[in-house]
Amino acid sequence: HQHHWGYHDQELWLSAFEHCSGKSQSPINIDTDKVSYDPKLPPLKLEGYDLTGSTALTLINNGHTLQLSLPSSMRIMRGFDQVFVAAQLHFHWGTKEVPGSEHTIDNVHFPAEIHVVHYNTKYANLAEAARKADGLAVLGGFIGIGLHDNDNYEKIMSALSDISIEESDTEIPGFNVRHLLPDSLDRFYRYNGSLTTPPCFQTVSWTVFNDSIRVSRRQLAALEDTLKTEHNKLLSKNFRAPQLLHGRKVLASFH
Ligand code: 3J4
Ligand code: ZN
Repeated sequence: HQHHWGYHDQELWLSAFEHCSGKSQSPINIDTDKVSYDPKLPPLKLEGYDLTGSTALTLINNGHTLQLSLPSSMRIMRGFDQVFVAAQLHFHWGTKEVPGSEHTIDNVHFPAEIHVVHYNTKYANLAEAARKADGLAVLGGFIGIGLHDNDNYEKIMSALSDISIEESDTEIPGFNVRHLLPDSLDRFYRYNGSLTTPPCFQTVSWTVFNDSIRVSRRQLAALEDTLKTEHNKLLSKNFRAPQLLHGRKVLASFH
């Protein structure tokens, strides 16, 4: 039973999807005064992220987000007890007036957020792993506004006009996906949470980078203004409100 859901009526998620009212939901506000520095958090090691010259990647407007399919050659080799392979990355954003990151830092939203979704290689695929307690590892990066175009993001942003209609897709050449993430991956927050969309399974080990990514105002505007969802409405403000911690700890890899 595939239920329709949207961002305008997030309280309806609670009645339609049982996991969405759980006590380990995402996103969260990261209160920097309350995080615990953990010197034992291992640094991340990403492998196979450079897809330059390899096969084309499919970029899709699925009506909820802008999503890029990723090959399982992309892996998180360190940072967790098990190996996680990439499945897809996608974005959350707002409007010119409303910043649309999902996580917040000290109750402040960034303009947008990137999520790189990985699943545990002990499971057969993303759909199976998404239901398992140790199934998913998502890397989250805040996207802010800088003075210059970000050439790495331009590979995605310049293709948006080809997929403005819901459920349309296009192919883009392989590129170095590492360059969509912050320069430094050393400073991050880690906590246990959920998918931020229905069915809200509480199966995600979240890594949210402290350092933000910069794109130009023009590039952010392309993300905010180009894609359409059902009834030809603008696809924007596709972020879930921060959820209660219910006693969860947020670890930090840095002081
Ligand atoms: C699964 C479900 C469909 O959420 S986020 O927390 O990174 N914002 O696992 C798959 C499907 O099999 O039924 O939405 O979630 C996806 S998902 O893991 O790729 N997913 C998590 C889509 C939104 C993303
Ligand atoms: Zn997401």
